[in-house]
Amino acid sequence: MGTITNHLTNGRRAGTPDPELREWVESFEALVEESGAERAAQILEQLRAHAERTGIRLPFAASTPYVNTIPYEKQPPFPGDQEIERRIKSIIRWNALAMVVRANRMEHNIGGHISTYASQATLFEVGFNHFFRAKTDQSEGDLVYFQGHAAPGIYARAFLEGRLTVQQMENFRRELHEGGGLSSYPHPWLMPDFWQFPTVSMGLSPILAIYQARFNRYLEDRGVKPKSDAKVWAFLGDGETDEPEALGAITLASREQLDNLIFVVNCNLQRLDGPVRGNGKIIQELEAIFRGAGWNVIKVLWGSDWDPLLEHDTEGVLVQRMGEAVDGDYQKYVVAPGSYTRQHFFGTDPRLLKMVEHLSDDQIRRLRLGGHDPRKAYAAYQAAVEHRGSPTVVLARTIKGYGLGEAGEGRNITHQQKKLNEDELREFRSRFGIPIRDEDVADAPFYRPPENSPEMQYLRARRQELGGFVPQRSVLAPPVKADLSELFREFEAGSEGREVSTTMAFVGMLRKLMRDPEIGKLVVPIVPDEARTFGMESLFRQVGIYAHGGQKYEPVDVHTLLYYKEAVDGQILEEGITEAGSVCSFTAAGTAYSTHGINTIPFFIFYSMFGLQRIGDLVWAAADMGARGFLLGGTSGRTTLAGEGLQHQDGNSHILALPVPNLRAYDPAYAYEMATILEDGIQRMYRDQERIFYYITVMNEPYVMPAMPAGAREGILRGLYRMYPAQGKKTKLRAQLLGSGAILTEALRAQEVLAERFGVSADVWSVTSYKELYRDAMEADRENLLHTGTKPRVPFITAALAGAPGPIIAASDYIKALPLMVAKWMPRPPVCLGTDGFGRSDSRAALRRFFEVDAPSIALAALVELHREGQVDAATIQRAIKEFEMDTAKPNPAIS
Ligand SMILES: Cc1ncc(C[n+]2csc(CCOP(=O)(O)OP(=O)(O)O)c2C)c(N)n1
Ligand SMILES: [Mg+2]
Repeated sequence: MGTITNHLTNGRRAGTPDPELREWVESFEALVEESGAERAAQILEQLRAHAERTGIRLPFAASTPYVNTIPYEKQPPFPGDQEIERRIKSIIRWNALAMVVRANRMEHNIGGHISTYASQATLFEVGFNHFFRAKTDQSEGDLVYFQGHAAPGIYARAFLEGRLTVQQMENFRRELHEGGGLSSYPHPWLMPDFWQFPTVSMGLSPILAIYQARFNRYLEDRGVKPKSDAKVWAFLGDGETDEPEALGAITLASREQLDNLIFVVNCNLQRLDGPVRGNGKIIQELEAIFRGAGWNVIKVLWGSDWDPLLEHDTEGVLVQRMGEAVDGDYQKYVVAPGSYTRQHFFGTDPRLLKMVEHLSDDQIRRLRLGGHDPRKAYAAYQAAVEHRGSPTVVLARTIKGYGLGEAGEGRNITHQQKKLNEDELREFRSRFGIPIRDEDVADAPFYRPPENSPEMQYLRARRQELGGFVPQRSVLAPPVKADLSELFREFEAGSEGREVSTTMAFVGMLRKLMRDPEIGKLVVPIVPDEARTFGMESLFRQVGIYAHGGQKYEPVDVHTLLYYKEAVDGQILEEGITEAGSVCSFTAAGTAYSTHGINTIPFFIFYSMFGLQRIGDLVWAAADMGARGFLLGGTSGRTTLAGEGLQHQDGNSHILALPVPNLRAYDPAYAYEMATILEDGIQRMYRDQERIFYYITVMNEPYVMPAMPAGAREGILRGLYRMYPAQGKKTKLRAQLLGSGAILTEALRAQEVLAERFGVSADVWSVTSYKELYRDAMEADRENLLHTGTKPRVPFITAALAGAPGPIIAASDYIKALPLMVAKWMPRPPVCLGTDGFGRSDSRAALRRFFEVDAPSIALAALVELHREGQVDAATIQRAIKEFEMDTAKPNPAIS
């Protein structure tokens, strides 16, 4: 059976000696000829079903024979000038190599990669010359995720295109050098006119690309952008596919029938340390996975040199041998002389040896692989762009370090190779025919052919034909005009005695925003199967859940008001249980201002513990891309999410938000704080077009929302304001209680206890953002350091707390390091209360007592500080401990 399939896959007549089989094959081929391939496939399928019914079990095969998916007969003619394209590619190869070699001469060990691009060059160049369309006034353009480590090749092409200067090329990986340099890898943050997608943290680019392709569809289905045939291309390494994110979302792509998505996996069979699957076959493994997931799989294994050999493989022995050899063998054949391959690969069968007897050892060694053959790559890409109904993956076999010869081609050390000696450079130059003289070659000079040379003219003409240069990043979205202050006004009034949570308040704001005539349609709510947790189910009915094919069933709850409504133009992205996928949607929506010129505003709401901690690297990538929007950490707080316990309760995320430079992080306690932050955030991101995004924690604890105190706005946004000053006549004993998020209510209770039972007048401050306070203070410190002699800038927190008397107690539902990081700029060292340690399942009250952040713990801390200052006697402390029922012998929650 395998042999038959092999023959058919290769599309040639079988000369099998088995007469019965031969008869079957011949009648099958007659069928193909008379009725066409589709009908023949149908009949085979029915035969298979018939066999199953009669109890004949056919072995399941998810992979096909180890040959090209597109047989020679089906290969379209190559539309380009292959010779000129080869010369252009050779020059780019040289410049890519030169930039790495030179960078490492100028700066020892600055790094860079030669061998990844060396294996990718043909796969990229066929794309550049024939497929990748740039964004123009008329067309949307393709989005290309370039394999990060191949960046030198992309720079080298841009240099030929006249988009990068020699100086920039010389400063590869020396971005801080005079005149600027080129970043090591694709980083939109650092090269905002050039790179669109950061791809270097392996595994992120495939999942980002999938959700990007789906988001493009979403915008079309909702009528936010016109339909287009633009593609999303993602170039990956074969080693990269071991990252769980890389393959984790591939079923989404097929389920959503994303035929606007093309993966190209550069299967050089090697990763950094050695072979990807030395004892197996990565391509077969990937084929099975993608086929199983419903993708269109195109294998590009063998170059044109192999076509005549396969043509003569009438008995299928070559195809069989191709299937037997493991990747470790294939890597060896790259490095070993042709005689070795003759002996070990072809030598297993006299018929194989005969097949190659007309070839010299050198010719055997040079039999080109599919991924290095433009005709094969073109055929695969053409089939991929024409394919309908599912995404396509091209699995292209290449050689890592192609062309490096002794310096690394196919060797295990090749990934790290960045220095070539003079002989190696000369050899590379000669192999690719670069017109650089012998006496110059040691300097590895960049080479650019004259403007009027056929190469340059061809290169320009091709890119012109395809709409311009790729990659290119631009910002086309006009700023939004909306004045949202009226829209949010109602939340400033408070809840008038009603108990609500900040999550409920947020959902109310979101609902209003979605009704706004200008902003409404731009809002993209994203939930990872958590809408009910956050009380957002009312939105299901209001705006619908996005479903490309619409709702094909009657939902069980159709008779209820808030039924589960799916619709083609649904606005909610209900992603299912995938925070990683959801943040990819967030990123696609948050960067649509650049990719599509549309200001979509994503609101991604998730369990805060499963946010930054779990998907931190994707958030980092979103930051690099300048993604805009709101990340909402729901059910946040270590003691506020009662009952859920250790894995769920979040006392960390505000610390994890700290290192992301353009992420603003807020922990609001009240609806008016939330409203102020949202309104300001939308204006800063979408009107002022700042490259920032937001992390806001929301809680599920209901309490009465007070009205916004006058003059609070600035403090809310900058991180702290006096929310509730000490009431009545001030006593001698004073204290300052800083509370944030849900713990603000505990601070307010502590204020009461202190006043009523201990005669202490305490002010309560709401800290909405320790990160903002920290950022501002650090900035002031830096300015003062660099500009001594001028009037020093006073940090906001210092100015705000100046003149606030008494000890400072700072309590939050996060670890103590959060307030501690701004301690230096407070008028006196604070006592920090927080929730270091593993969470527990219990009630809020029990948890707050356990973590020592409840009202009595705050009050006690204030009293102890006053005692230290000699203002309160020891007996009072003893009384407090007794009255508060403090267990002073209880274990430390931080480590228990
Ligand atoms: C998440 C992550 N882990 C590790 C690395 C380091 N790294 C860079 S390239 C590489 C090997 C790449 O192999 P492959 O994906 O096969 O690409 P190739 O260079 O062979 O085309 C590794 C481990 C990284 N960039 N990202
Ligand atoms: Mg690889």
